[in-house]
Formats: sequence, structure tokens, C-alpha cells
Amino acid sequence: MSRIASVDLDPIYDSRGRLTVEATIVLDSGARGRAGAPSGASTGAHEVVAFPAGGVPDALVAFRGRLAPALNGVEVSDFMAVDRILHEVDGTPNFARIGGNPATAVSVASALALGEETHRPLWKVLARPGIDGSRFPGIVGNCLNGGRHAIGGPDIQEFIAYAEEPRPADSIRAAVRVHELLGAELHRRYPKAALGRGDEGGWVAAIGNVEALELLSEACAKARDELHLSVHPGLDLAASEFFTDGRYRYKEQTLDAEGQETFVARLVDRYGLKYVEDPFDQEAFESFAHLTRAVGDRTLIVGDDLYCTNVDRLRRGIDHRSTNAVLIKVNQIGTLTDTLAAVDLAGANALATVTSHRSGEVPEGWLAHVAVGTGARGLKCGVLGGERVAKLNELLRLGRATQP
Ligand code: 2PG
Ligand code: MG
Repeated sequence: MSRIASVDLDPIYDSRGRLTVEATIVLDSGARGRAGAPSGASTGAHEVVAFPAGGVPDALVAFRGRLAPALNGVEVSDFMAVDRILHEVDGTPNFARIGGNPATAVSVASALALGEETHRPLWKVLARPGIDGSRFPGIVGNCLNGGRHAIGGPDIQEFIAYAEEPRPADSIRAAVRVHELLGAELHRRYPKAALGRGDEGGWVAAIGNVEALELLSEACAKARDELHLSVHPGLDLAASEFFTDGRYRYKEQTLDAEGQETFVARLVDRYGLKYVEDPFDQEAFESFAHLTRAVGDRTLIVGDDLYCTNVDRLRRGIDHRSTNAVLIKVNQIGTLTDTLAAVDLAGANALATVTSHRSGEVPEGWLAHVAVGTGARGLKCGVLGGERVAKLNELLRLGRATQP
């Protein structure tokens, strides 16, 4: 098995125009892997830090001084060996010294190099037991942006089309159609208003939360009638972002925890939501549990900032029965090994996983492989924008490879 002949870390731009990094690993066989790391805006308090205190320049110094020397010559018979070194060299619980984004880029690049060396696509390198590449995730496609991903939009961060079909081509078609129908309806309703797009390619309009949800659910119904495909509305409230002093503070209303539980449960039934992410603050394990008890039989309740892809947080959620699903983001935890630990823990406790992009993305498709290899219920990667479409197109390719 080959050893690392060279490893590089270089600055690149993400889709918001901010600097991030990509890693390139070449093995002595000549096999190579390159991967860039994305960046979030509504980051959870318990995520690993993306970069050391001085940002990308400090990350490059730490990489050249400490990490690269430790990685050179390492045998890459499995990517976990590389991930172990990332932890050893960093020595902190949250990648404060080398940065979670450099760690993510190196981890994924090493798995890609290993794949090339062994003639396996990335999903096969990562495949959990029983995964044969014939099952595909649904699409969690952000159609209208608010919160921190938009200027002048609703408080709720994401208005989502959740398309769940066995064939990626069908799920993607349905989500894209909802995005299109929603844009057309916004333009019809407000013909004189400018209609922009937010950080994740969803529309941005100066409308309230409930109106946005009404329009989204109408667009989903239209798309269902037209295409005869399963596509339903969903939300990522990213509620930690508007939770202050014990209250959920929307532009239109302020709610305490109980009020928020009632409000979200009503939205689930009124609009037929099938996907509800982060409806409460990131510490509110109990509120999550109440909502899951109330409506968890008819919708996914997904923990993102609640868990941060961290097995200790996830164990707490399992003990509380907080959610029936968990969002999986590689750079929230920093390595593929840690990501797979969260996936395995979720699987052992019958929680669905949804593999997710970040709001600041790189135009690469490796995330689709993570979703397929881990048997994810959903791939959350937006609908429009080159950095989102890169993942959808990769999923299409994987679908073509194993489905007629
Ligand atoms: C989220 C993500 C991705 P960010 O909250 O789920 O949609 O946003 O990357 O800004 O954390
Ligand atoms: Mg989220």
C-alpha cells in the first residue's frame, strides 16, 4: 500500500467569496486526491473551529510547520490513519490549532487518493456495512433563503423542497421544479419587486415567514400534480440565530419555548411539512423531544446545531429522544472518521441521517459520495448555483452508474 509522497494545503475561495482551503495529497504510486472545505454562516456553538485564531494564514503556517511533516511518508491503507494524525498533531478537542477546515480538506483528500489507488469511488471507500450503492438519498433543496443566508428575507433560514424518490434524477427534477414555480409565483405576486438569490441559491424576497411557507407549500403541491413525484415542504429554522434571552424573536412575534413548540407543530400539520431542522435553540434537548413526540410520526425532526455531528451531543439527544434524524456535516467535526462515528451511532439508534453542505460551499461533488456511502436519507445541498449543482450532478452520475 502506498505512502504519502506529498501533501499541500492552499487557499481557495468559497461561494461567498471568502477564503477557505483545499488539500492535495499525492501517494507514491502517483494516485492523488484533492478536496476543498466549505464554511458555514449559522455555525453551531459546538462545532470544531474552522480555522485557528488568525484565520487561513495561520492555518497555512500550522500546516507547513506541524501537519505536513507529520503526514509525509504515512501509509494510507485506510483514511483513518490520516485522521488519527490530524488529531494527534492538533491536540485539542476542537481543532483549535490546525483548524477544522484544513482537517476536513486533508481527510477527504486522503480518502479520495485511497479511492484512486484502489480503483474505488469515494462512496465505496466510505461505505457502511450493507451499502451497495443502489440506494440514493432524497434531495433537501433550499428554495427560499432567510436568516443569515439572505439580506431582507424572512427570519427562518431555509424554506425547503424535500423530494424523496428512489431515483436521484426524479428527486432532483422535483426540487428544481419547486424552486422554479416558487420564483414564478413571487414574481407574479410582486411584479415590481426585485427578486434576488441568497447564499444557498434560494430566492430572497421581502416577505414574512408564514407567507413564504404558504408559497412554498403551494409550489410543492403544483409540482406534485404536474410531475407525480413525492415533494413536500420543509424548513430549517436555524432557531439559535433568533433565540435571545430565552425567547424566539421573529419580526412578527416573540414566543417562549412552549409557544415555539405549539407554533412549529401547527406549521407541520397546516402545511404538511416533512422536514423540520433546528426548530429550537441548540441547547433545547427537551423542546426537541416534545416536538418529536408530538409530530415525529409524520415528519423528520432534524438536529443540526443541536448535535454538530458530535457523538457526545448525539448521545445526549438519543437519551432524551430529542429527534428522529441528524444532520451530518463533515467540517462540523473535522474528519471523515468522526463523521462516520456519528453516522454509525445514528444508525444503531434508528435515527435517519441527512448529509449536508454549508452555506459557503466549494464547487465539488464529494458530498454526494458521503451521502451514498453512508446510506443517508437525504442529501441537503441546495438546488441552484454551481457549487450546489456540482453535488446534484455527482449524485446523478452515481445514479446512472448503478440504476438503469
Ligand atoms: C445549515 C447550514 C446549511 P450554515 O444551517 O444547515 O444549510 O447553514 O452552513 O450557514 O451553517
Ligand atoms: Mg441547519
